[in-house]
Amino acid sequence: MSSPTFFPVTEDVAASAWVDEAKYKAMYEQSVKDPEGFWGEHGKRIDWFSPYTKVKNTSFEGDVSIRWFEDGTTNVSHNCVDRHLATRGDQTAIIWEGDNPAESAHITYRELHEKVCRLANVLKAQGVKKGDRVTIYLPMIPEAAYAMLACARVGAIHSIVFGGFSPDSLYDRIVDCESKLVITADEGLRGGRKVPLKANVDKALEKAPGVTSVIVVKRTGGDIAWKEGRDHWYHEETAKVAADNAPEVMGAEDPLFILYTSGSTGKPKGVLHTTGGYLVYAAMTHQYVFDYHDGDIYWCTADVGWVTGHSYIVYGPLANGATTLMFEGIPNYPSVSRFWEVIDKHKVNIFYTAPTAIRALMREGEGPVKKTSRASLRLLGSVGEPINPEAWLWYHGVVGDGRCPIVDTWWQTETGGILITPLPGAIGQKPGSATLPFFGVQPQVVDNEGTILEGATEGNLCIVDSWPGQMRTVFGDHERFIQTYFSTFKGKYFTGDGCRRDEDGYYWITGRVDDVINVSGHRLGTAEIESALVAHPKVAEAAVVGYPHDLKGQGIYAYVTLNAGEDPTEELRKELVTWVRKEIGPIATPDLIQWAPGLPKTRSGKIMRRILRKIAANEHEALGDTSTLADPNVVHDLVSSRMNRG
Ligand code: 6R9
Repeated sequence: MSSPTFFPVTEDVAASAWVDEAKYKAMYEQSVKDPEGFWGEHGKRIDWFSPYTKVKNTSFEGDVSIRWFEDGTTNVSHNCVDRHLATRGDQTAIIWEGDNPAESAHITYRELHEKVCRLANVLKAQGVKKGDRVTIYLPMIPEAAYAMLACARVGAIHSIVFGGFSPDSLYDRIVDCESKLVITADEGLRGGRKVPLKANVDKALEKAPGVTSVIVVKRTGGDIAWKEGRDHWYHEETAKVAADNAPEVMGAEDPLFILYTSGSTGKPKGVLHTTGGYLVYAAMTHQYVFDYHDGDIYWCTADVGWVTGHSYIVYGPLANGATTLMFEGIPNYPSVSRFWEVIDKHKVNIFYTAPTAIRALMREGEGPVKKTSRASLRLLGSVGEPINPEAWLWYHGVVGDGRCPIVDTWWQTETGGILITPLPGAIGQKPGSATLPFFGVQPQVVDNEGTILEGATEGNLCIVDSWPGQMRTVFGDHERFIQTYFSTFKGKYFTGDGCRRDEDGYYWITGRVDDVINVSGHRLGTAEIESALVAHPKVAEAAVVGYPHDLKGQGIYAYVTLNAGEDPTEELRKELVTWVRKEIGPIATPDLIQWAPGLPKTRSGKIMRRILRKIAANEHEALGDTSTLADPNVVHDLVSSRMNRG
């Protein structure tokens, strides 16, 4: 029997959801025909200190300028915290679930207010002013949310660096945005293992004298080094200051945060998001996509080090006055039932995770899922990479007991919020398809020459007009912003993703068409990994590609050419793997390293990655046009050694 390929919206879901099919169609149509009117209305969902009179002022041409609600003033921390105090001060804002199942906490909106105000006052006491950058390098503890909101409160721009990044990666990100202050913890705790966060900060700061203060949260109480004058305990400093703080008045276009993300070339870029449009978009998508209603318990399993954690653990849910669950641990600790146990423990209604986690848990069979109830679940979400239909069907049938719609949400760090997704009450689902655009989003499929493709087709995914959550620039490098996103297809935002559109207008994201790879939902630039490899004294040249990987979606495949006279030993292979982990972080660990006496190049010296991708994927028969190769023997050698490895 073949698997079902269409899951229509059920009547009960449609009846209780914010929008049904007819309403989606009407709202979508208004949103693209009259963006001013549509967003002018929906912009009011947040509090403004002084209201905007201009709604949209955007251009994808020339210098590219994106401004939303530009003359309004507001503050994100006020919207996520203060404005809820009157109506829901005693409601839980954050449920924190520790790595250890015996540890959890409930933080009310009133408590959140005090925590955020105190930290805001500490930041001010340390000399942080509006527009200054603050780097946050924290584990998944409530202090991460306090830190984000405290920065927003005083008008500082936060830059969160994922705790899995190495001291070198942290250093690059601190220096690029010239942070003066870093907020970290003594150690993180994941799956029972300690992560030496403070030690990593110490190492990063050896070369970054611009950082004058480090605020340290005591998480494990482990031994750490201390630099008098620079390092301060979070608990001591927050106890010294007042429990109240007036939020800074921010322009809608004042920056809120920088988040570094990998692209196809060069070092990671600082994606810059601003205040008003970002918050309106994060909050609105959170409400409609997850069909969030007052009282729901909502859980997104991402880390705040990624954009999903920014928009859908902290900003979107808190702007909506939701109860958001923050999980410190990992899916398989202490057992592979952990996710489902947490769902039962906290009666989670809405659950949002990544395909890589679903695939890993699927491998463990139904048993660990079925021994839990999950009766509280109403809706499931997926993000980070294409979800294969097999994993979708398992998520739907086993985790959701066939009851819960799945929202497969396609978006990017750059987009600030979800762009293509089902709305649970309006759009029937096809496993593997992100389905249709959210309000205000106009996707377009073009071929490599930029010709617009209509109807059922396949090509490069572009977005033709702005939406409020869109990034505004690359921090410190507007030219790179224009080059990266608006020059491939003039006048359009190019996503870097390929897609197929079917006869029903549904979008199926097929993955990156550039040199970005997606490993377990984490974005990595092949160029970054290559430059880490060639930094090793024995390596002459390296080319990195993604290849299909059962659990991770894509694995990292590195072709390495050694310097003359170096022996390609098993020991050196291991050394290179460790080297890359140290240079970038464990998420960039190469899965396979193949010794390559030569790399396939064009006569002008360009590495032909297309061929390397095929060899890595074991698709030796489909290498395509090899006529431009400078030396065809190179390919022959690589294929035979790949085949020998199986
Ligand atoms: C939110 C986030 C963005 C890239 C994006 C695409 C892939 C994300 C997806 C998806 C297919 C989905 N991606 N969600 N592909 N279906 N539902 O993940 O941001 O880390 O910047 O990655 O992830 O390739 O271009 P980010």
